[in-house]
Amino acid sequence: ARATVYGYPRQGQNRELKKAIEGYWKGRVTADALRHTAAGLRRTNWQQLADAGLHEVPTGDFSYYDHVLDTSVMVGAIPARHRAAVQADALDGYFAMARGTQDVAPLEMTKWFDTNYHYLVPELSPDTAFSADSTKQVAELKEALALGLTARPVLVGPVTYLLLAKPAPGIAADFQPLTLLDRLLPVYAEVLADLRAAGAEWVQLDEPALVQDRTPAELHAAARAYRELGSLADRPKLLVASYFDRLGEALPVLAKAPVDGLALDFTGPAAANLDALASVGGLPGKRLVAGVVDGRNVWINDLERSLSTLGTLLGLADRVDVAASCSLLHVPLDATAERQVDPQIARWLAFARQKTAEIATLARGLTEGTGSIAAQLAANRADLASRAGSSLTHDPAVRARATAVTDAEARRSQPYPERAAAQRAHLRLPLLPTTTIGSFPQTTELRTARADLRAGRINAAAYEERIEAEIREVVSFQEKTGIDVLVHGEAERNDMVQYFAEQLTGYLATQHGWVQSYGTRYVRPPILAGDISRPEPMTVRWTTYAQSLTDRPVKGMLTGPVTMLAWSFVRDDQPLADTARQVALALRDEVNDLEATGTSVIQVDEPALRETLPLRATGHAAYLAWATEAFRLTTSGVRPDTQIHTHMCYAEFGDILAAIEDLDADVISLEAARSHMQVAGELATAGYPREVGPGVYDIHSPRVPGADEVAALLRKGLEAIPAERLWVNPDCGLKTRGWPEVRTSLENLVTAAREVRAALAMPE
Ligand code: THG
Ligand code: ZN
Repeated sequence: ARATVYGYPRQGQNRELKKAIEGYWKGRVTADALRHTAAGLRRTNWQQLADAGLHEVPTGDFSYYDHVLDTSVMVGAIPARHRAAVQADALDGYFAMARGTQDVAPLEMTKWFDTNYHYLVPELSPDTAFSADSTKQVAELKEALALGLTARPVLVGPVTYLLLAKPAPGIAADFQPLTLLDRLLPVYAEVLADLRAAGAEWVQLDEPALVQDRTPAELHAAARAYRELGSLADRPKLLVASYFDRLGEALPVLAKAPVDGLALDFTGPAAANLDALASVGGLPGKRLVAGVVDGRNVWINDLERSLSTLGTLLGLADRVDVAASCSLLHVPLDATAERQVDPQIARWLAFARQKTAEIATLARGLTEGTGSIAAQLAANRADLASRAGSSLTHDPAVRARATAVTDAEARRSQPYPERAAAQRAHLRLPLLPTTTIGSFPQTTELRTARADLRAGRINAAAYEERIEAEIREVVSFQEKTGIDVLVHGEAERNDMVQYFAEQLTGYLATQHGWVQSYGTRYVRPPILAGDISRPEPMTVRWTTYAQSLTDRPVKGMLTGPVTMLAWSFVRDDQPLADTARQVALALRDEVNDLEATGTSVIQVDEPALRETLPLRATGHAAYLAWATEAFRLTTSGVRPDTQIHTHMCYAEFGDILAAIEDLDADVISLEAARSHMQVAGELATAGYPREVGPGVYDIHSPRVPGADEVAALLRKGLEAIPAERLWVNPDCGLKTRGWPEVRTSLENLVTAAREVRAALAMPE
C-alpha cells in the first residue's frame, strides 16, 4: 500500500505566503521574490511529506489565492471584464479576478462545500470559449519530479468545476453551466496529455460535488465525462476523488467508468461508502485510495480501527492505498507548534504534519503487517484511552445538566405576542427603533493595547482602562447621535469565537493554528476539546459598565452555539447535538447573568446557522432540530419583558425560513442593503410574525449612504414589514470600518429613521 495526500496547507510555518502576497500587493515585494517564496514553500512541503514517509506527493494544490480560480485560469474561463488585466500581466490579472481593482469587480466568493474555506465562483455563459493553459500544473509537477519524488497532479474535476460555477453577470439565472460539459472536456483532455508528457503517471480529478444530492441528468453528465476522459488514447492514469460525504448514487456511476482508480472518504458519515462499495461489487481491476484519516478535523486517528477498515477494503479493489479523507488544507500545519497546550491534551491532537505520519504508519502496517508498527499502535491506544477517560472530556456535572434538559426548558415562558407587549411596556422604544449590530471600529490603538498586554508591556488593569475609555467614547457617540438601543462596541474582542473559547473550560485556543479562510486571510479556529462549562461571567463586566454610562438600553452581545461550533474544530467522540447543548447551557448562564445585572436587550448572533446545513437534504431536518434547540436553550431562561435579538450575515435564507421562525427570537437583523430589502419581502411572504431589522447600510463598502438613500430603503422595508415590527440598523458589525465613515453613516441612518417616523405620524 502507498501513502499519499490530496493537498497540504499552503501558507508555511509562519504564514510566509500571506506576507509575501500582501507585500506584493503593497509594492514591497517583487513578483520574482513572491515566486521564489512560493517555490520554496512548495519544496518544503513536498520534502516534509516525503520525509514523513509518503510515497506519492500531490502537485498543483498550491495556490496564490484559490485553487478554483486556478482552474478557471487553466480552462481559460476569464470573465470579459478581467481579460485586459490578464493580458497585460498574468499575475496581476489573476489578483484582479480575485480582489477586483478600482474599475472592475472581483469574482464572487462562496464557501467550499461545508468547510470554512471560500473559493472564487467561476462565471460562465453560453458563449464561454474554453482554452487549455496547463502552465501552472506542468511547472509544479516538474518541480516535484526534479526533487526525485513521485508526484500526482491534483485538479478540480470538470463536473465539479461546472457545478460550482454560476451564470456570468447579464446571463439568465436559469442558465446551467453544466450544459458546457462537451466544450470543457477537450480542454481537460489537452491538460491531461500535457501532464502525461511532463511525466505524470497518475492524475487526480476531484469531484466532491458528486457527494451532494444530484439529479439523474447530473449523474448522467458525470458518467459521460468519465467515459470520454477514460477513453482518451493519450492520457495518464486517472484517479477520481470524492470527499466530505458518501458518494451515494454517484458511486455506481464512477465504479463503472473507464478510469483507473477512485479515492473515497471513509470517515464520519462517509463511512457509508464501505457498505456501498461492497454492494456494487467493489472496484475490480482498479486502484482504491482510502481516505481513513479525517482531513478536516484535528484529532488523532484510531489506527486499529482504520487498519480494520483497510483490511475489509483489501478484498474490494485491486490495490488499496492510504490517504486523508480530503486535502489537509482545512487543518493547521503542526500540532507540536502549540507549546502552550496542556501535554495531556496535546497527545490527542493531529494537525497536517501529524496526520501525514499517521497515513504513512497505516500504509506500512497494511504492507508489512501490524507487527511492523507495534510501537505506534501501542502509543496510539494509550493516547486514545487517555482521551476517553479524561476528566476534561467527561465532566459529570456538565453531563448531568445536559441530560436533564427538558423540552420546556428550551422554550420561553410566554408566547411571542405576550412577550412583545411586555417588551414594549418595558423598553418604551419609538417606532422604527435604531440600533447597530454590535461591534464598532477596531482601531489601531485597540490592537496595540492587546499586543501590549500579550507582550507584558502593560498590565491587565491598564488594558482594562483602555477598553473602558473606548466604551465611553462609543456610548457617548451613540447617545449624541440619537441611537435608541446602544451597544458597548466590543472593543475587548478580536475574533469573537476565539474570545469566548478562551473563557470557557473545555475549549482550547491555539497560538499558531492558522487555517486559510480565503485568499491571504486566515482564522485560528479554537478546539472544542472537552465538556464545556463557564467558570465565570464572560461579558457582564463590559456590558454593565456601558449601561452604567447611559439611561438608554445597552444591548448585551453574544455569539450563538451553532456559530461557535461552525467556526471551531468540533469533538468527534460525541454527536454534534451534544456539544451544541453543552455550549448552549454555558451561554444560557451568560444570558441569565446579563439579565440579572440589568440588561433588557440581549443579542445572540448566529451568522453560521445557514452555513452548517448538511450537504445532503436527508440531514437537514435533524440538523435544524438540534441547531434551533441549542439557540432556544441559550435564550429561553429570561423574563418575557427581556428582548432577545439575533443576527445573521449573508443573504441566502430562503431555505431556512422555518428554522429562523423556530429560533423564537423577538427581533432578527439581517443583511439586506445590497439586495434592496429583498429578504424583508421573503420573510413577509413566509408569514414571519416578529420584529425584523433588514440592514439599510452596506458595511462591506467604505461608501457612506446618504440619509435619503437610507430613507428610501426604509420605505421599501415598510412595504413588507409593518412599522410596529421594523427596526433600523446596518447590515452587520462595524469592526472592519473606519470611524469617519461610521460616524456619518450612523448619523444619516438616524436622520432617515426620524424622517420616516415623522411621515408615519402625520395623518394622510
Ligand atoms: N471568525 C471565525 N471564523 C470565521 C469568521 C470569523 N469564519 C467565517 C468568516 N468569519 C470568515 N471571514 C474572515 C474574515 C477576516 C479574516 C478571516 C476570516 C481575517 N483574518 C486575519 C488575517 O488573516 O490577516 C487574522 C485575524 C486574527 O488575527 O485573528 O482578516 O469571524 N473564527
Ligand atoms: Zn453580520
